[in-house]
Amino acid sequence: MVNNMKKVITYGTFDLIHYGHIRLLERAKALGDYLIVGVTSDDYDRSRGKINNRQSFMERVESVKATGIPDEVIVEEYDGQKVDDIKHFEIDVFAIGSDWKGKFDYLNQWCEVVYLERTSGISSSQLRTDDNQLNINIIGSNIARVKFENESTFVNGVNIVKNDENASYIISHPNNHYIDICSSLNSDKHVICKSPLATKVEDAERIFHLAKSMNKIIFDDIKTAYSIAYTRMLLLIKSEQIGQVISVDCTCTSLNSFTDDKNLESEWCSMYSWGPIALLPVFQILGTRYTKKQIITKYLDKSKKFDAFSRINFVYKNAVASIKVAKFAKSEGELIVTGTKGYIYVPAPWWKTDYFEVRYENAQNNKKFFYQLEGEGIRNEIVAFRKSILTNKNFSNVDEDVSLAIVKIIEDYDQKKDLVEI
Ligand code: C2G
Repeated sequence: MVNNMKKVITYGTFDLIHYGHIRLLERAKALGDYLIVGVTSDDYDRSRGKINNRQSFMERVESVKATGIPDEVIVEEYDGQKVDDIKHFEIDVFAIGSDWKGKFDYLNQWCEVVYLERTSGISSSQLRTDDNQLNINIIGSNIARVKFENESTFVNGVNIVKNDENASYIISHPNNHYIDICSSLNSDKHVICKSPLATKVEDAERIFHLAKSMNKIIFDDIKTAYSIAYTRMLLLIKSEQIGQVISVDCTCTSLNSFTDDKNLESEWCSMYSWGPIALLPVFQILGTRYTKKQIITKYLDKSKKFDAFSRINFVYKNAVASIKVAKFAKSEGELIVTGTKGYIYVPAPWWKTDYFEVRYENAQNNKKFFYQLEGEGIRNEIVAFRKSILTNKNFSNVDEDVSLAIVKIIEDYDQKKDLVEI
């Protein structure tokens, strides 16, 4: 590179690269002698609300390189990076499409800012939505309905409909899940169902079998599994940052206002509401092969169906776990993972957190992690569901064996197996 070269920089996501992008890159290049293109990382895009890029970061980088236009491709990872890059690379011209007009005027103090006319009639969003729309019909009513409806508006190409659906979101009472799921699968619909998928292991197994034979996607809906902080925490544990895991302890509670027995019939008891969420880290961290368990329950009703509070203790070969769930008792909703070298602390409410800490004996080594959480993980889950349907590959973050292990606990709770009443 010659020193008196005029250097130009531009940034973008470049998802499903198209004619508009290429024209932009060509004109940017023509503004100088050397063009640097900053391609946004997936994390950065997520933090600025772009959650459903169709291509991975590497695919986007490769297609920008393949145009042959840029001289150099870099990653754009954080707010404020543009100033850093302009200084570091000694940039003369910052170029960007006219949809950003005015937004980058502040860069004028370091270089020339040029807004290039956006090519009309083409965009990545249009390319993303032109193919298969995902029309979801919601079956059952529950507070989850409103959240799901709101969150789906953040995902391109997903519509909530009353008929002509190609997928069902099932939020009926767990006792109806089996029938509702089977009827959706049998009428050729993909299914996402609020966990637990069923109340009997046999039924859950049949559901997975049916989904496979119908070539349909089935998602066990637990939004926490799609929170970035939670998934990063699992990776940290896998990489043995806290050594061997000895204990997983977590609590999920919410106080409810209903009390009369009539209402209880249609309500989800503490175990149905919170069990799947609280069991998720236990089964994802320690696996599903515990050697012993004990359920300890305090019932609310005389018919002993609705637990006000339950605790489950698990014994594994080399570890233990304990969960507490309640709709009629209140406690600290935290998650603690004890390891031989240190522990992970996720503050309440851990199931919708954006923050956790890795703590050690020597507090100076402690590390704090923060990942912006948009929409409690639901929109990421809808993106994964849509991607699974479009690619016919399962991108669920909840494996089949975890779903089955959750249903097994629900079944044992219902059958009062390994259960002690207090
Ligand atoms: N573009 C264009 N014509 C189109 C579509 C896009 O000229 N029909 C331009 C955009 O204006 C932008 C570039 O192509 O300059 C990349 O567009 P996107 O992939 O949509 O990326 P964007 O979100 O604009 O990223 O912080 C700024 C971002 O990095 C810019």
